[in-house]
Amino acid sequence: MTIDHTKVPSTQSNFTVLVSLTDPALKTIANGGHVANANGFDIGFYADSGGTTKFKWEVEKYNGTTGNLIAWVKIPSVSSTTDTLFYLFYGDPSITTNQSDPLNTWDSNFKAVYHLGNGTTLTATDSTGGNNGTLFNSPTATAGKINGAAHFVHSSSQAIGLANPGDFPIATAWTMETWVKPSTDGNVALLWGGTSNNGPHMVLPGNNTWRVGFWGGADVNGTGVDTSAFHHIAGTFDGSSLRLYKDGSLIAGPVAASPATSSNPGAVIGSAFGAFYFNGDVDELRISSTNRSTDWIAAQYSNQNSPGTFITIGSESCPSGTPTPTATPTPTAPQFAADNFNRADGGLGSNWAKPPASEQTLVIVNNEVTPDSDGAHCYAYWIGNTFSQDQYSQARISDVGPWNGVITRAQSTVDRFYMAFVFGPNDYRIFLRKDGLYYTLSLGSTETWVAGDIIRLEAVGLNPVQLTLFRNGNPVLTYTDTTENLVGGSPGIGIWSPSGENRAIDDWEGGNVGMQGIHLAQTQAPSVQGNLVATALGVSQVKLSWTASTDGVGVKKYEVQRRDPGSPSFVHVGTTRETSYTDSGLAAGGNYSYRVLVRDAKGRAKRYSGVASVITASPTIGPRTPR
Ligand SMILES: [Ca+2]
Ligand SMILES: [Ca+2]
Repeated sequence: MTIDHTKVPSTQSNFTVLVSLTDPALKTIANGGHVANANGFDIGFYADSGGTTKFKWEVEKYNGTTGNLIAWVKIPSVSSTTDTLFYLFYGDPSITTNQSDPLNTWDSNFKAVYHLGNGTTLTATDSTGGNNGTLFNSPTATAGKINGAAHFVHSSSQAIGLANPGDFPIATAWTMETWVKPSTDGNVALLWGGTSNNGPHMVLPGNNTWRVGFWGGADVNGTGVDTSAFHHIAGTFDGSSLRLYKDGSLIAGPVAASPATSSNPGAVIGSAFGAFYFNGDVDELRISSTNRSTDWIAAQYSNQNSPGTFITIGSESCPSGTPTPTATPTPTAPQFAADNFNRADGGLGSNWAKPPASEQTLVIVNNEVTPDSDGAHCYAYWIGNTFSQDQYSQARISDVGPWNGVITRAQSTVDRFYMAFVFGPNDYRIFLRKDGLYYTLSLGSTETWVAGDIIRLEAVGLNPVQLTLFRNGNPVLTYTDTTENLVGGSPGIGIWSPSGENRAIDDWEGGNVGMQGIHLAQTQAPSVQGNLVATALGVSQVKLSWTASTDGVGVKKYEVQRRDPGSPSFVHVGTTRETSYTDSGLAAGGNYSYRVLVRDAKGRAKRYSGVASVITASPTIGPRTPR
């Protein structure tokens, strides 16, 4: 992200900027973007492209459906001579807690910062803590200059009282600033310190004038009241003189002032303690215990008035997210690693690491591996050796039920791997984990698994990747991955245990395929029926592709039909002349079947394809995924 130095009149330190943007990449992965956490917790601001030095920030709004982000970020130094660069990070699925620090986003001179809600609900929370406001007579939420604002109706005596304002200065330096759109030219926008002893205030005295000053004392006045649009109004007192700013420019002052020194612990937005109730909208109101400079106010105004020109966003780069495919290495001497976990209870040790998808930790208990907490997706992969990507992973399942098994091609920085698990005596599955979602690749039901059986997953080749699940050395389920083609990585293990069941595995082994002389299964694609292939694209879409019909001549069209989960019949969903079709609006984790009706150039039905079934992706693997 780049701050335009031409909008900064002089270099500012510890300057809090507004970042406000809507970007497709800031949608969550489930919505087609690149943000991993549903709350946007993986969105962060850093000084360097390596993400080493973290800034302080406050997120005012994040919407993972639209990719809309409104955040305030404290920048240590914003230069007036060269553009200031900083970095927006997102997409790390290992970040699942809030990384922001709202209180320290604002320098210590800020005594109150009010964003005033989201336009639907009015809140008067002080982002610096301590001076939260109370709504009197129900002022309402309205659209503001930045996100939401407060709307006051004079005749309803609406105001916001500010508690505990003992730290709002009176006779020493201060700054008051806010975006204001009055409905009528009159009344009080802000007052603290009381009407009896020179309380600082911002008022519209009623003659096309903005006034900032001391109640009963000196004031500074400038013209130009607009009842149709928000304007930025700021007043400062430096200990001896008052100044008035509108839209980032000094419009009046300095005017000498000598206020009384006593203070009255009262403050209110939109009234003068029961009189002169405001009429109109107030947004982003702040009070500081210093006289902000002309340049500071000008830069704040430029930023808040047009955040998209003050800060521009560059292109997305992905330093470690997308590995470059490499040719399958020439097989070297076969090698493998093994672990029987016969050692003290506790962690798996230094040969094992957790991939990003692991929600909890696999541990050793009684010389076996089990999750340290039930009801969580738990994984570990072997880092004690490096293997070919033509690799296998196998383990003994200590008990049968949802679920225990093995993974292959798992990596430290990429949330993707292949999985094979036993879910029940007659239920075993090949899955794909990808970027926060689980994809069912293949299901098996003919084998009967018992405790002590060995489950093994082999991943061989690239484009396609041939996946084979073995039970006790015999291939029993396969899948041909022509879409995802996960590259490299390491073999490992995985368990999701229902509460209290302590699912476990033992006697793991993994390494290069060929080590034990097990024959590869014949290439076979369970989801391919006839010439129709169905592939899940995320939680709500399925891509279908088929080979062109060769019977007859002339232009053909293809009618795509779908059978919904639980439905006995196919319904028409679309027509195309292409040999592919993407069906949208599907439910996560749903089992859908498709067929394609081929018509000739005259529209006569020629034949149906076979039926291909596919299960859309899901954020979790439940023990009872729809079949
Ligand atoms: Ca606001
Ligand atoms: Ca053991």
